[in-house]
Amino acid sequence: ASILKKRLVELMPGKQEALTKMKKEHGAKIVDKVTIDQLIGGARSIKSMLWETSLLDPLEGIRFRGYTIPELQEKLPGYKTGGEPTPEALLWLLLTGEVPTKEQCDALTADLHARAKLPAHVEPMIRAFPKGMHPMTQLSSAILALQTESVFASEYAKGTSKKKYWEHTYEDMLNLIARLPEVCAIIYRVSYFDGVVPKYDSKLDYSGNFCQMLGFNDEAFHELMRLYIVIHSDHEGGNASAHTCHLVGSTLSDPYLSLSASMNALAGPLHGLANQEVLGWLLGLQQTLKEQGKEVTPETITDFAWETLKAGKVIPGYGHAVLRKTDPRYMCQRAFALKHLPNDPLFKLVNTVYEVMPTVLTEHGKTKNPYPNVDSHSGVLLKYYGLTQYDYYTVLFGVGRAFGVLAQLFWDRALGLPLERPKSVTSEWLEDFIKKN
Ligand code: FCX
Repeated sequence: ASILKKRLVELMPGKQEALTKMKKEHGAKIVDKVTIDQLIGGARSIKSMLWETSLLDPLEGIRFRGYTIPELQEKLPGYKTGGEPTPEALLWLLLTGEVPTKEQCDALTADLHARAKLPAHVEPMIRAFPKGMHPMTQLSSAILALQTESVFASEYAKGTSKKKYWEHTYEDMLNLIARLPEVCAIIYRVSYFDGVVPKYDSKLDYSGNFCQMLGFNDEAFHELMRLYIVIHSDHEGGNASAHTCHLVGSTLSDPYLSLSASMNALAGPLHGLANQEVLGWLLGLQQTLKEQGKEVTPETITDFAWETLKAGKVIPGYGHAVLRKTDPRYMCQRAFALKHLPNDPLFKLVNTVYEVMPTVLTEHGKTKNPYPNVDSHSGVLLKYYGLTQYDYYTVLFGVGRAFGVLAQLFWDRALGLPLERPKSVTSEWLEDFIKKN
């Protein structure tokens, strides 16, 4: 078995026992209450699920197994010494809670490369998709098509024991993560180019190979992709893509079915699709002002933002269901831009938008959080390195998100978490409840 799997086998009994003990000794303790507002309003901030890999604080933002993003950048091994953390290192951390050594990361890279081969039917299927099919629809469908290889599904059909669910999930998780780069590269090269995909290169790390298969050989872009995948991986359990994976997986649908469902949630404009919407909004702003013969200034940006709001639309990339300050995932992309592309005009535009938008949204008076989220910055970085096809951006978010939700799915099965099934009520039930209370 791989060294990662061995470590997980060592860690699992302790975690399983601790959870059983907690349930037995403290199972009746009350952690939260639910108001009618929350019941109608999308269950916002009700503490009602277990999610081990990350935790979100409204003001500080995300911590992955206790580490902030700057701490990950400092502690996790990079591809090169001092470089951005690699997704392999992050996966190790998410799964074990421990910071891996460079050797452990290299072993995981090799393991992923060894699992990367696609089953024969997937590539022809992607190539046969109609032109113009959204890349997220292609990704979700391709993940479903990969499901023919699910170890979990085939072992379950053979009658495997509950005690082995974690092991089948582990295999599916690594196989699926390993196969995403080629799937996503085919989608990219077929959707926007001549369909020729550069050959898989197992001499590179996970992100480096992914980038070169997309057609990008600039080492700075590879560094961006490492950071990009890491920061997009996990955002605790209640966000729509994470929650979907957890919910679907709780029925013992295998990791392929669960991740495909998760990607469909990510494809919504209020969630992952916002990154494509942001770039569209910025370019629309530039274009409109150019047509009107106006300069891009804080004043003209403010006017354009008000037009968006008055048209009954949201400002993409701003606001958040949980965060109440600027997203640290935004700040770390901003730091990357300041280091690598300080003079890029679009980066300057994003900065000016950042200067005015919180004031506009505060004056608008609706959103609980007038600050930018992760999606506000990613498009500018990708575009700078030549990845200009913005309806592809959410696919990259999806690759990142797979690392987080699948790592948690592993623990869902290792901890034997049950079918998820919250209680719903009708509005008549609520009216009756109000009368009595
Ligand atoms: N522009 C305009 N109005 C906004 C807004 C924005 N950026 N953000 C929130 N609002 C509005 C809401 O639409 C809502 O209006 P309503 O009362 O008419 O329905 C009101 O403010 C209160 O919403 P709020 O409680 O602050 O936010 P929610 O938790 O309901 O929704 C999202 C959070 C993220 C969906 C919301 O802020 C939004 O639509 N933002 C723009 C889209 C976006 O950037 N999504 C990406 C989020 C994230 F980072 C990710 O998942 O990738």
